[in-house]
Amino acid sequence: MAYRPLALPVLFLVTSLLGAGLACGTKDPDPAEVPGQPVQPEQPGVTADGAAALGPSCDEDNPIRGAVSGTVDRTLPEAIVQFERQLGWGCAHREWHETRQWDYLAVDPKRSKDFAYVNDRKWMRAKDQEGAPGSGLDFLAMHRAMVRTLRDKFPQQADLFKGWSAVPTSSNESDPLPPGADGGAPTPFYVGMKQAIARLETDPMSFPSDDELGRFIETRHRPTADKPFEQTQDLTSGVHAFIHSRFDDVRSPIHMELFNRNIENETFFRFHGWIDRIWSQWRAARGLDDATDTAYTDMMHHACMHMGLMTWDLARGTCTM
Ligand SMILES: [Cu+2]
Repeated sequence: MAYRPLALPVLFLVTSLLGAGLACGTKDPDPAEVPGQPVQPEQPGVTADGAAALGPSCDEDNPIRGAVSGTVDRTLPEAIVQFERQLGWGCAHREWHETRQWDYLAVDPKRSKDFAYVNDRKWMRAKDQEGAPGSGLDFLAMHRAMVRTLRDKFPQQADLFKGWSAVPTSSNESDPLPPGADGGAPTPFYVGMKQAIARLETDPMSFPSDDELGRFIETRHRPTADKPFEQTQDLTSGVHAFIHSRFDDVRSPIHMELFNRNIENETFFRFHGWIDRIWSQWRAARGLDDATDTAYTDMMHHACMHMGLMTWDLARGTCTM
């Protein structure tokens, strides 16, 4: 997709309307269309302690096989990838998002394979679809469960999970962008998203609740019972979907829009670590006490459970194993 600065808001709207394509995991590129990409199954290996290495889950329909070489993506250290796979995070993350994008999957021909997949897995449509009231807190909590658990479990690699100090708006050595769809330079950073980031960093009090904050960050979808495909006209909403799309390198097996594998991608956690800090700043600005906020602790408990963990440890701020 070759987007130009003036066309950006329109393009952003159109792509959003086409389904949840921008929302962190939807593309199924045909490997034949990805020059130079090796197409071969991942070879089963062994871990450092000699155990058989686990393969990814819910990845059967990933058309890109093999390594990330030749792409901008960087894989998390193998011990961390194996930890995620032991907990089945590939399926859990994919199920979480796709059951909340159910209504889009059901009608968008480009998502028909994903819709067949969720039905094959016998996953159920989530009551609160992406962008509906309640989904924002849910979104923040589920990603916090992953970020905090990895930060706690792998303290020597905490830098991988602390998140960006500032969202990179241009390609650079630490955060390279993939080429544009036409093979040329990446497109400029959308001005509405710069406004969103400035608001999130400097004006937390403008968001009245965790849920409003989470919905503003995650998506432009605002479904209602009567209008399941309603979108907000606020062009600064959805920085999460925008960043996932911007860093998406379709030549990679762990590309940023692939729910079951993007959790193995360093950029995913640099970005979600940043979102997690924004949420912490918002809660601090509001003077909220985690210990007495039962909506918060309930949501964190459910998020930990969904990711194969036990419950939320309030004192340590992490899921327990
Ligand atoms: Cu996600």
